[in-house]
Amino acid sequence: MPAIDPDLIPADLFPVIDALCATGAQLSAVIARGPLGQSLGAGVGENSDGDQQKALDVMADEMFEAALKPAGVRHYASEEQEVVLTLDAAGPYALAIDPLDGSSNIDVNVTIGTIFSIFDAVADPTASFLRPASEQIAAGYIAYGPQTLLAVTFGAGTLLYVLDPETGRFVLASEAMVLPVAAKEYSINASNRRHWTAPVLAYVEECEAGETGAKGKTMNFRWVGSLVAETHRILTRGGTFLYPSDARKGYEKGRLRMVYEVAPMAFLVEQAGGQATDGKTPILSLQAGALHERCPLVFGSAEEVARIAALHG
Ligand code: FBP
Repeated sequence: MPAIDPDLIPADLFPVIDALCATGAQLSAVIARGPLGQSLGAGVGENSDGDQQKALDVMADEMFEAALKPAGVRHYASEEQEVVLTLDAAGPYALAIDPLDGSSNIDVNVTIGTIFSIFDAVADPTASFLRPASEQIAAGYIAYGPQTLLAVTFGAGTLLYVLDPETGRFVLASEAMVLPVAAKEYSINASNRRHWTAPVLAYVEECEAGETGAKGKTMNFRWVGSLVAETHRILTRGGTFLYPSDARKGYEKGRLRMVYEVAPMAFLVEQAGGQATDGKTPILSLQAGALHERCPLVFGSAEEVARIAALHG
């Protein structure tokens, strides 16, 4: 029995999506048990970027790697691993994954997720991923929250599936998610305010000014600290998300990785009618120069993203 409704999934990609969903359902059960199971948030080391790895980061990576091996994935690039792995030398796909996004929320029962991006594989493992984001053939996330759900695009709209806990299957909930053009909410880690660039500060000040400022309306503020949760909220009811470059050492290109986080979220959001930029250039026309390279990310409701781009000149 497949782990997802097959009807709207391209047949050749179905084994990959099915393997992602089957693993997502297993992970969802592990996460739901929280402290009743093993210590998911315990620190277990550092990945190649110097980020602290938690037990669930490593467990999720191992589970996805094992499940994707027989599913047609030739090249597997994980945020948790330094280099690209070859899973199936004859497989047609290159899959990049952030197995567990939002690790700081593992221990506090707040939504976390898995993000993935799929390209057609080329011979060179790393070159398979260092391509314009517009060349992705599929991208999506699984959110582990009050509901476990999958948002996915194959380049013709953004689909939403919800895990039915009674059957363990992902069931179609929306054939076409629509990200509202206008926004009433914005998201940025405001504790970094003193490090922001002038355009980012100008945008936030416009939001804070509310009905007395240029926007003429109140903007609500939200920050979860899980990109997947933030993206799902914005896909559902509009808003903006910013993780810009700032003046901190190591944040010259923001925090998020182009291959594992920025490119897939940009593809999903644009397929739902939103926009994604690094401030000046649409993300979909950018490509990473290195596997773990970071990239500033601004995405969300089209009107707001256009305003942020205008402030960047
Ligand atoms: P991880 O992949 O290590 O979880 O980092 C990504 C992330 O948690 C995003 O989900 C989130 O948007 C961001 O980092 C939060 O960063 P900060 O702690 O600087 O606000």
